[in-house]
Amino acid sequence: MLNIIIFGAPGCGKGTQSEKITAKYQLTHLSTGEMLREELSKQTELGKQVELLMSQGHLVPDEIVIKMIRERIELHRDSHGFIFDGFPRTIYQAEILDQLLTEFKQTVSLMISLEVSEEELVSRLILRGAQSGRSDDNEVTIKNRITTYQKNTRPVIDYYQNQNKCHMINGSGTMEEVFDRINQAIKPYDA
Ligand code: B4P
Repeated sequence: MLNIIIFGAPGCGKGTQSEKITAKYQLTHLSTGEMLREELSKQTELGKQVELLMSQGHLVPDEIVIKMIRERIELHRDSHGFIFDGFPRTIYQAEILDQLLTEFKQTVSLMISLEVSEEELVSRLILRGAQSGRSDDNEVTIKNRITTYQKNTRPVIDYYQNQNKCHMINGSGTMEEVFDRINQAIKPYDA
């Protein structure tokens, strides 16, 4: 099985590249951001609970995303592998993911961190906000999301570097150029 984490700041291209990776390697795509947005749009109890946090650019509580991920891994236990998009976002989530995968006799194969300058992140997200109307893609929330990323999420890189699983990839350029770089990193793991 090929289990890939796609990691990086908001707007780095995680969702975009995950779709390409999923199609090419036939993996199950698990995006915690998408799962949460679905709860929001259906206005479930959970959606109402996380609405304010997300609209302000904060992380939602670890327990919520961990429960969602656990359920999806169980549901797709026969899949070729997973792409974890936007998860883990804290060291605690990374530790739990290792435990969860161990339960299923699996492990993280590699982590890909897409590196993009802050200036480019902001302009991509403002453009997306204008086109899609996604409520957290406004200037104030984008700044908060980037700050949250630097403080709570970026340290997750060290966790995977210590396991020799972290691949830092230049996330600038066209979507195809970035995808080519990602494929080079995945190749040795795709036996
Ligand atoms: P996410 O949905 O993960 O949102 P994101 O970080 O903005 O990434 P996304 O995948 O959408 O965007 P992408 O970089 O592909 O999370 C949303 C919120 O949910 C979080 O703020 C948090 O509140 C909560 N949450 C999610 N997971 C959580 C967790 N594990 N723990 C706690 N809270 C959690 O793309 C951005 C834009 O760039 C797109 O418009 C795209 O078209 C464009 N783009 C991509 N590649 C490009 C390129 N090469 N060139 C130019 N533009 C490009």
